[in-house]
Formats: sequence, C-alpha cells, structure tokens
Amino acid sequence: MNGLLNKKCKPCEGGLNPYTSQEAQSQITQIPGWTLEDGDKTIYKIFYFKDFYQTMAFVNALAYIAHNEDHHPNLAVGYNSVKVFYSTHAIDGLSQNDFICAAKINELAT
Ligand code: HBI
Repeated sequence: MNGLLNKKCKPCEGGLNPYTSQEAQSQITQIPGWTLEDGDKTIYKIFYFKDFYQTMAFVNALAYIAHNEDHHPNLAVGYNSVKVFYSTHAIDGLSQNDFICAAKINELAT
C-alpha cells in the first residue's frame, strides 16, 4: 500500500521549507496521474465522471477528506470533471500534506 495513505496531514502555518523541485519530482512518482506545475509549487490532476451527479459526489467526498485533514485544495468543477490543485499556501509551495491528500483522493476515485 502507498505509505502516504497511512499518514495524516500536520498543521502548517509556515516555518517549513517547501519541497525543492528534486524532492517534488521524487514524491510525485507515488501519486499516479498527478502533475507538477507553477514552478513545482503546485500539483494537479483532472478526474472525469459520467455526469454532474457523480462529479458532485466526488467533490463532496473530497471535501470530507479536506476537512478531516485540515488541508484544502483549489478546485475547478465542471459538468463531468474536476481539476484538483494542491499547494501548501502557508509556505507558498509543496509539503508532504499535499502528497498525503493527493494519495487519499486517488483512493477515493478507484
Ligand atoms: N490548506 N492547501 C492548504 N494550505 C495551507 O497552508 C493550509 C490549508 N488548510 C489549513 C491550513 N493551512 C492551516 O490553517 C492549518 O494547517 C493550521
């Protein structure tokens, strides 16, 4: 099992170095389908569904994970797709929290 799935996000209000590009590129291999963007400060993945109902069911399940982990994505919600972006705002870059949430959301969609 993906080790990230057993982890819980840690509260982050700064005081932590964001992942370097090298660290980010190494971490992203653990979360299939996710891509680095924005100078390796953000990861994203687009999920596709058969209709709006399924899309919103996924968004609601994702919101539950975000609440539980106290770590929150940006979302671009369409009729049959959701683009999920993660970045750790407090450090203007990527932290382990982003990869933990991405791994948990991948599980949701399988
Ligand atoms: N979500 N994506 C993201 N980035 C943050 O820096 C962040 C968050 N959710 C909550 C939060 N920071 C903090 O308020 C808690 O970790 C304490």
